[in-house]
Amino acid sequence: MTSKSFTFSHAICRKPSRSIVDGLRAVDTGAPDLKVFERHHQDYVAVLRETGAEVTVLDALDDFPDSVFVEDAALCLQEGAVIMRPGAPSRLGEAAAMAPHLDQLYGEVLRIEGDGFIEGGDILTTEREILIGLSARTDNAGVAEFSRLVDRWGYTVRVVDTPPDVLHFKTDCSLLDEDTILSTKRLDASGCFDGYKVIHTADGEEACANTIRFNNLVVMPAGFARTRDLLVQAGYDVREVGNSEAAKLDGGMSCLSLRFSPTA
Ligand code: CIR
Repeated sequence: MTSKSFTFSHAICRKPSRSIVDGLRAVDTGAPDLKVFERHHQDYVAVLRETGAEVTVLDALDDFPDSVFVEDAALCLQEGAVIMRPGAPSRLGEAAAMAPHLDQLYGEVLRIEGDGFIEGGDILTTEREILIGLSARTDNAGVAEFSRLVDRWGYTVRVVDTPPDVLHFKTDCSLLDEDTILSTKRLDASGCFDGYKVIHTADGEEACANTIRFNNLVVMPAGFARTRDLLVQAGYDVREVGNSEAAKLDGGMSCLSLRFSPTA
């Protein structure tokens, strides 16, 4: 079994911009503090670098308040990258802004060009398939175009549902290794992870389901001790990163990077 779904030579992040205070949020719990966000972001980048990966940190984009959440603009696979078409109108331009950076690293960069919408936060790539959750940001047309594009690289796409009132599919789950998913109980109850091993977030700690497995590490938001202990007991090497400011904008660990190993 390979481990290409969590072994990465590269990552791309983008600094949070001053306009982050205008970022989208489902519930307004107050504006994020840019200074604190910057510190958390630096910690996050340092953890990715700790694994030996080459991490590019792009300049902030003031025109796009949510552009620190680079994951939604593209999906990176070993064979090539796909530029997304975000379903949030204020985020549409982020995809075009990311394209030139991926063009430099990949032989093949494809684009969602139809009328559909799809955001990277709804896509979970595992060792055996690509799971895509339909959501307020990702629709059937976007998924259909994405599926046609990645078919040439031999990927199987499975369409699943995102729980109601949850921003993205991966808000509620993460890949931990070849066979194992971290998931909230509410998402796992849908049966979408049948055939995988599943570790549930501790009750009341659903907000930490969005972690990342990045090389040897599991990177999770700080402040969720019971779930952290479950992951440590399961044998994972866990790093915690402050996420209080990103969380005000419904962001977690996966949103803050594109993770990839271009071979082309
Ligand atoms: C948004 O609503 O689009 C941003 N405030 C948060 C995006 C989080 N991205 C992600 O989960 N992949």
